Amino acid sequence: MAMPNKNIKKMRGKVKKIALIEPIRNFSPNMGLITLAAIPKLAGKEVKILYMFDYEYKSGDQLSNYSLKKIKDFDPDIIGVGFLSAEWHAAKVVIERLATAFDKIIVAGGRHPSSFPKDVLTWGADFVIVGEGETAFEELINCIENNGAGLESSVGIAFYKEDGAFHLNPRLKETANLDIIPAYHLIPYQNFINTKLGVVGRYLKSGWLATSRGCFSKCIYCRDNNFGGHLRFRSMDAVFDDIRLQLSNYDLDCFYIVDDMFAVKEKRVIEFCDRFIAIQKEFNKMLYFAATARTDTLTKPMVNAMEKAGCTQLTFGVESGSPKIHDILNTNKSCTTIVPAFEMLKESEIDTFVNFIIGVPGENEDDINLTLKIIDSIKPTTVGVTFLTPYPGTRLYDLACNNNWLDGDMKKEFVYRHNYKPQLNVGIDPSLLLNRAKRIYKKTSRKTILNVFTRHESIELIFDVIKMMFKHPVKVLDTIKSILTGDIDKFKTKYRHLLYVNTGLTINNGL
Ligand code: B12
Ligand code: SF4
Repeated sequence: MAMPNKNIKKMRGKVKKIALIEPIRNFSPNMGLITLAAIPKLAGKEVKILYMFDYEYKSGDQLSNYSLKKIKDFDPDIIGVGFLSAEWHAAKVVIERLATAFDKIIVAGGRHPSSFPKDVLTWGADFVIVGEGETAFEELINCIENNGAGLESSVGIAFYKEDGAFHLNPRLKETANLDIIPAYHLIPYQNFINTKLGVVGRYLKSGWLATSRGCFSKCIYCRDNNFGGHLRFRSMDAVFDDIRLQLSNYDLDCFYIVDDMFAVKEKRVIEFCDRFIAIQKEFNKMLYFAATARTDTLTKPMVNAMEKAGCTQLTFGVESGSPKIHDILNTNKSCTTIVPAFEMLKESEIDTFVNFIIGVPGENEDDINLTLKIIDSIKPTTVGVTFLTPYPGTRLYDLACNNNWLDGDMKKEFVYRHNYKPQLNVGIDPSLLLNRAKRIYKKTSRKTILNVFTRHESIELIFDVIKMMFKHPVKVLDTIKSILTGDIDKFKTKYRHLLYVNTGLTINNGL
């Protein structure tokens, strides 16, 4: 017999309405919330998704009050909030406000709550879902509808019991049904597509698509213990039902595949490509896609099939040119695979977006020089440089806490800092790291920018910039100025914000 829980007392009768909240609306859709909104348990219930702060956050207070009023009018039985670590500062404010304003059941989930369930409960959430949400959220609603029965034995649901004891049975394996098609209609999905920000470094009307979840590798900065993480595939039929639904309802010409790792199994990649060609014929439309790849799993038949099917960009985490750094990061990758993989791509039309990490414990100038050297030999189309950041849930986070690699107060602050400055005190001079990051961008940014103007979408970009000159002259000039000064971070922020504002995402059209 389940112990009565004070949170359950808030529940009166069956769950009919659910409001799902994004603390900050970004320039890309919140795949977690639209996936959760589509689980079978929510069929027949009224579900709304809205957000409390927009991309700029600082200007969001008015919006937050507006959203609170919208929630009040909607009068949901449950309010769900989902967020990443980079968003926790806003999420805390949001949960505190929701808990003060409403006597409703508040459920939090996503990457950050999964790592710090106790913190999030003290902000005012009644329950935290740890790990993937599909099964646990369904179970929680069942418990709520049964006046708390089953809560004590629940798995993946964290809460404080009436006697103050903390309850959480960790979920030992993932149980999510990956074939669920996200509820795109609950968000202004077309506006997100219209930002043309889906594929980094390109200007394509791109939608978002998942074909798998997890990854077989265990890189210390990425593999999240709360999410198990092993690679699981969505059925190809569900993938193409999803594509078909998006093409039928939205104006898009590209898919950004959000998988942790797409180009892994040759047979599956080729099957995807064959069906992608078939769907172009079905819709009589030229379509593109962009996806993730690893240098050690890429094969020539994969490259050929992807190029033929319209793959426009592959994203790689090459991370470093130094084998020592790969060992420290546990990437399970051999540096000897890097150059051959890029040789395979050289003759193809596929762009490459390549990520590098610097600021790794144990890294020295020689290691960074090896990274600079590898960039020279593989000549990526676009480059991203990140200072190693210890996100909660990862092995790196534990190492950083145990070894005092974070400044005392930064332990929880760092997670929302933009990681364009060194994050860890690991004995490398931060100014050297900043200097090397700038050097990498300097080496590559001119090519990136020039490339944008040599693509099939260039004419559209030029037309759009001219149109935006009339609508947002100051923002366009600011963006151009940041290109001319070579400040790549500033440019990225200004450019994203310009497109975000231009597509009307600042207007609260979530409800
Ligand atoms: C695609 C992607 C992006 C894209 C688009 C993101 C998007 N909105 O789709 C872009 C490029 C914009 C991006 C940006 C960033 N990303 Co990113 N991204 C991803 C990636 C690869 C896929 C996201 C996805 O679609 N997941 C699928 C959905 C279904 O999963 P989910 O969101 O986790 O939701 C499930 C559960 O969390 C839970 N859940 C979620 N919300 C809620 C709410 C409730 C109420 C409940 C009950 C449950 C619940 O249920 C869902 C279904 O199971 C993930 C890795 C991954 N596999 O998730 C990284 C990941 C989310 N990103 C990460 C990071 C670090 C970032 C950046 C900070 C990078 C940077 N330095 O700029 C930014 C932050 C942007 C921001 N929002 O502030 C980290 C987050 C780590 C953390 N602890 O927060 C991840 C996990 C990668 C990693 N392993 O390091 N990202
Ligand atoms: S960084 Fe890439 S390869 Fe490593 S675990 Fe994450 S998704 Fe897999």
